[in-house]
Amino acid sequence: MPRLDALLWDVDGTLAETERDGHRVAFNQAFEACGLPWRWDEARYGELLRVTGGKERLHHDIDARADASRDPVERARLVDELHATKNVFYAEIVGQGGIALRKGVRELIDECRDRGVRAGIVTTTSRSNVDALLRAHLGERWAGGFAVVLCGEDVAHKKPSPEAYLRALRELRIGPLQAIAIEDSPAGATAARIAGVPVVVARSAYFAEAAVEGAIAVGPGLGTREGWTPALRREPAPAGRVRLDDVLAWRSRGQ
Ligand code: XBP
Ligand code: MG
Repeated sequence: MPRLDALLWDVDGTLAETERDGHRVAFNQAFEACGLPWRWDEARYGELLRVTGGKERLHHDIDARADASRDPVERARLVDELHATKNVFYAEIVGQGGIALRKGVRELIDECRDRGVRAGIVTTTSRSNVDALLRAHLGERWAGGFAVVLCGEDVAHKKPSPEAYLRALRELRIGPLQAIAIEDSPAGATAARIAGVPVVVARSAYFAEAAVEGAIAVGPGLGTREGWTPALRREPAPAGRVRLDDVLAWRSRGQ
């Protein structure tokens, strides 16, 4: 088993529960700001999350609306306007510290840094959204702590395509087994798996029940060592957070 070189972090749902109270709220604010009566409630947004990428999600929803323009050029213009407006509102929400990092995330990032394991971001969200979230929690120089930051704009195909993971491996100059991905969703897990990167799934609110295949571990979040499959040893502290050694143990068992 090669030495672990990098932990590759997904953003939405994994670093923070950004979807229900962040992106969804901001999409609704954008609809309102653009004079549209459309709103996405929590349940509808959960369905729409099957479509990765905010613009792609808008297109998917608008395609099914009878009250939307039939003209593809006009639709694309509207999607661009709504998405840009949504991202401004999203930056306001997270910039005010409105969405916390998930439990155990900051600690695992710090532990990796202290033990010489690099950190990377591999996400389908826009770069401005990653910047807004991490600036609020890690400070304006947050990017210095990450060896690679790959966002939605950097790829032609978003997750579940493996493109972002393959590119991260290339930029880090490592093989897939020198990395571990942390994801929250089936699409994210699939992207990592197709790239050959072992993946730990820390389920988020919207994917609490979703079927996930091929992960080296699946559990309720990095803040607890309880409730994971495979189960973690009951020491050092059963109630404590997931540690790098736990992730390494899953990796040894999973290969
Ligand atoms: C989640 C996504 C994103 C966000 C919205 O990305 O699919 O589209 O929902 O962000 P990940 P944008 O879990 O890979 O971080 O509007 O910027 O796309
Ligand atoms: Mg995610």
